[in-house]
Parts: sequence; structure tokens; C-alpha cells
Amino acid sequence: MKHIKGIRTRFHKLPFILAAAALATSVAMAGPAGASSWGTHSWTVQVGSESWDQAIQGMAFLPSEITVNAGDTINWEANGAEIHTVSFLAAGQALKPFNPFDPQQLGPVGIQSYDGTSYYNSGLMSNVEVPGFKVVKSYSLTFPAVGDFTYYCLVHGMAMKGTVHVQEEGSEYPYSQRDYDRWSHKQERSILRDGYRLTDSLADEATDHLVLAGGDDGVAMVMRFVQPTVTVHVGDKVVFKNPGMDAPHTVTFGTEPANVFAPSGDPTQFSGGNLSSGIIPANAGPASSFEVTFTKAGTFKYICALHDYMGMVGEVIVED
Ligand SMILES: [Cu+2]
Repeated sequence: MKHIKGIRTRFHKLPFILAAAALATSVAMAGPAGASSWGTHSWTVQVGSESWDQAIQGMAFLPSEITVNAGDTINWEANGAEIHTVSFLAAGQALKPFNPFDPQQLGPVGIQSYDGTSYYNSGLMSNVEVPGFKVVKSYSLTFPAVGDFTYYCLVHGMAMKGTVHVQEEGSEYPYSQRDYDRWSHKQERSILRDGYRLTDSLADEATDHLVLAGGDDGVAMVMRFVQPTVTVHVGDKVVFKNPGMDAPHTVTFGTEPANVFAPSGDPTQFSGGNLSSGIIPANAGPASSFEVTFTKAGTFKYICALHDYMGMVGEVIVED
């Protein structure tokens, strides 16, 4: 028994050693992503993530931390329909509430070499054309200086940040691009799972008189009204509630107003035409709800003016 066990142990170890050797070889030969210590390399970081139907959007840089060498370039690629930015703040600059509709608040965009102390910004990024915004699909930045540099998405603030660790030129890389990609895919799947779980729990809470306007857990965002179609009677009130922690939404009937931030119309007696909530912020107590009383029979379609291009739309059917 003892003898056999010994043999088994030895044979058990063998494939592992071979696999480790193969891995070491492939890492050393992997070019940009490998352990090669000369020349400059470029790396890829995904900005956001999403489900196939855009209903779930992830507030994350994938990977959120990356180690590169001085002289290397990082390419950030838009990976979701939701808008994000890659923004390095200047020394002493604080993260402020950001209005993506005001291009001036972006400051200078698109500069491609980072000095380690100034403000750098990608501009708004999305993997689709976003009505009303100028967006880019990728942003590249070269890092000449050694240091640890934190960056943010201005749209999602503290909820969405990343770090670039820059080592001396010629250092060994701790991880390959393939490692980062593998972790990113894993995190992407976990964000999606959280998003679907969140959608299910919103569906449990929703009624014909309570519509959940999106919802997020600080990383996964639901870009849908739950439920998108409700049926009520003339004189009934429907509450649209943003149950999330971060992402704002609107409830907008009729023509989208020029300023989606400002409420317009009278929600206490709605019989069709234009009515807009203005921004319904997340995590704001009573201000996170918008109540509409329907005074006429009909089918009233509405949108979230921020996220309708991802399919965040709904309708209220009012019966006599
Ligand atoms: Cu929305």
C-alpha cells in the first residue's frame, strides 16, 4: 500500500511540474504581455462591461489594477453602452459631481502622454454612438514616469476607479495581459450575475403601482424599468422609484426636454403630453421617487432620458 501510494504521489506531481514549465515558457515568449524586460509594451484595459442586451452595465475598469513599466502604453477600450471616462486628476484636485451634458466639465481630452501630476481625460467613452454626446471608443496613454497613479470615471465617481502601477523601465512584469484578461472575464461574469440577481429582486418588489427605475449595487447597474409595462386605472398613482446606490435615471413622457435635469409638467394630473421627472437620484430618500397620477385612459409611453438608447423605456396602460 505504502509503495503504491508513493508512486501515485510522484506521478501526481509530474503533470503539474510539466504544466508549470510550459506556463513559464509561454509567459517568457508571450511578447508584449510576457516577462520580457526590454522595449516598451502596450496593454489593454476594458472600460465598463455589459450584458448582450445592454440591460446590465458594469461600473468597473477591467482589470482595475495593472502593473506596467515606464514607457509603456495603456489602451482603454470602451466595453459597454453606458458612458464612462478615464480621468487622472491633477495633484490636489478633488473629484466633483460631474454633469456629462456639459462638455466644458470634461476639460482637455485625449492627451496621450502622462506626466504624473496633471489632469488627463479620455473624454466620454462608450462602445456605441450615444445621442447627444461626443464619445470615443478608445483612449491611449503612455506612462513615462514611475509611480502609482489612480484614475476615475467622472460619471460614476468613487464607485469606479482604477490604478496604474508604473515600475522602472526594464522591470519584470508580475502579470501578463493574458492573466489580466482571465481575471477580467471572471469579474465581468460576476458583475452580470449580480445584475441579474438584482433584476430578480426588483421584480419581486415591483407592482402595477410601483415601478423600479433601474437599480444598482454600486458596481452592477440595471438599465431597465421593472416592470416595463404596468396596468392601472384612471385616478391611480404610480410611483417610479430609483432603488439604486449610484446611477441616476429619469421618467420622461412625451418629448424629451432640452434640459433633462429639470422637472417639467404636472405629475399630480397627467392626461398625456409632456411630463418629465428631471433627474431621479439614487440613494436620496423621498427624492429618489417620482409619483404620477393618471387622469385619463390610454397607453402612455415613457423613457429614461439618460438610458433610453440602451432600451430603458416603459409604458403605463391606464384603463377606465
Ligand atoms: Cu436610466
